[in-house]
Amino acid sequence: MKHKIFISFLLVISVIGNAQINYTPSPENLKAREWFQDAKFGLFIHWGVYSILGDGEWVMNNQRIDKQTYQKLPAFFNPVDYNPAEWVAMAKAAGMKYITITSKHHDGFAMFDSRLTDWDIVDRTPYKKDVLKMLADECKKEGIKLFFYHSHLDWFQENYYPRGNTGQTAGRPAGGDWYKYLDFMDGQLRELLTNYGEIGGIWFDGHWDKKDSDWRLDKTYSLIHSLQPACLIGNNHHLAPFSGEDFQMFEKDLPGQQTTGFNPEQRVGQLPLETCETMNNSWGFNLQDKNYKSPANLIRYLVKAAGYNSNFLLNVGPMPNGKIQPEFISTLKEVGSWLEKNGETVYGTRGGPVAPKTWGVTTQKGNKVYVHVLELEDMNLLIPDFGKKVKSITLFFTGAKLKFKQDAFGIAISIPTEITDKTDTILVIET
Ligand code: FHN
Repeated sequence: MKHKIFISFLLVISVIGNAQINYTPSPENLKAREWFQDAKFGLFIHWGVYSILGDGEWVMNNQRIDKQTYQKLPAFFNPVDYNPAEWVAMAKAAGMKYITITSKHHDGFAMFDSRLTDWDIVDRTPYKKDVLKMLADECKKEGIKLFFYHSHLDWFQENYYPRGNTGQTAGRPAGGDWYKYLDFMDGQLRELLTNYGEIGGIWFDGHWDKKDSDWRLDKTYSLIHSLQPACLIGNNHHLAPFSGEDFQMFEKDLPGQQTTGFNPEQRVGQLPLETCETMNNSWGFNLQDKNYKSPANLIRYLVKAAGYNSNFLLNVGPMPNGKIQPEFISTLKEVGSWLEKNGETVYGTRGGPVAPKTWGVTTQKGNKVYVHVLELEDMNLLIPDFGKKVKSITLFFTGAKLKFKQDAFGIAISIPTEITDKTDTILVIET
């Protein structure tokens, strides 16, 4: 008897852990993963009817707004100043290679024209246009890949039942058919992967609301990979990657770091990595949130992520009129001009042969190792030996040759003070 229970327990674990059983990524998918890792930098966009209240994307739950009342919001959502060409141009000027936008966040509101519900932007707002379609067309025109952030968690659908840790105050009647909810979700994913051209990936979130439930991920992941084999699936479940996933994200943390408390069980897997972060402290538009991160701080974050072999997905929460607030635009412009000059040391690289240190990180590409000195303790830097004979070390900005000594202890480099840069002093080691 004990033996049978143990076997069935193992079976459950294997199903939960192994979402798309025996998943073998297609050649297109592996190629897309390479592209993703070369791209390094993307724009995250949290936009929805919640933007009207200017109190972030969790306002329905945080202000305990019930479903009835929340349904008044779409009538006020009329983003007449929305111009996807501006958003895409802003992303490109910032040096970003892809955009990940909320197709549906936890409030369940579809920012696209869904045939499966009228709880969407075309049926419920005076704007009546499919903002995702407009963005998809612009991205295609400008060579920017488009990803969709699609929430597993849904505070609106009544079949999202049994309820999870959140959405208790939405005023939905008790009862509902969970598998009908999953059918509905898969149906909307089919729409997103059929009507918007090539989609770079799906960014799932909200699994943590009911992490022990049967999310039937095998079916969902198989559906996505059958519709678009190159589509990269990521799931922000804060656990080790499930099979069927193609990249792993870390929220407000570099891979393996645990500063936010989101990720106690998270393990860094073998998949391409991505760290997502806000420009202030909010994902959705927040009127009062002025905790803006400086351009230098964000450049260093992007560089650190690259040193951890990870992408950096930086977020904006557009305003309800469709405009991006000026503080974000000016900061992104500065990040873009830095990348214009120093992009070679980030794009197309992988994490360097020397693990991240307190003084900085390394990235590598071909026979070049880029040493990003972010915190200069003193003018003599000792880099641990990484098994390659160093031919030369130069300053990336000027190409000036630097004196160095290589022995069993490593590579000792003396850095003249006048050449240092407070944002990132980049040295190039050629082997
Ligand atoms: O609840 C969401 C939150 O609204 C936001 O989307 C972030 C983005 O990574 N993820 C969840 C919080 O972990």
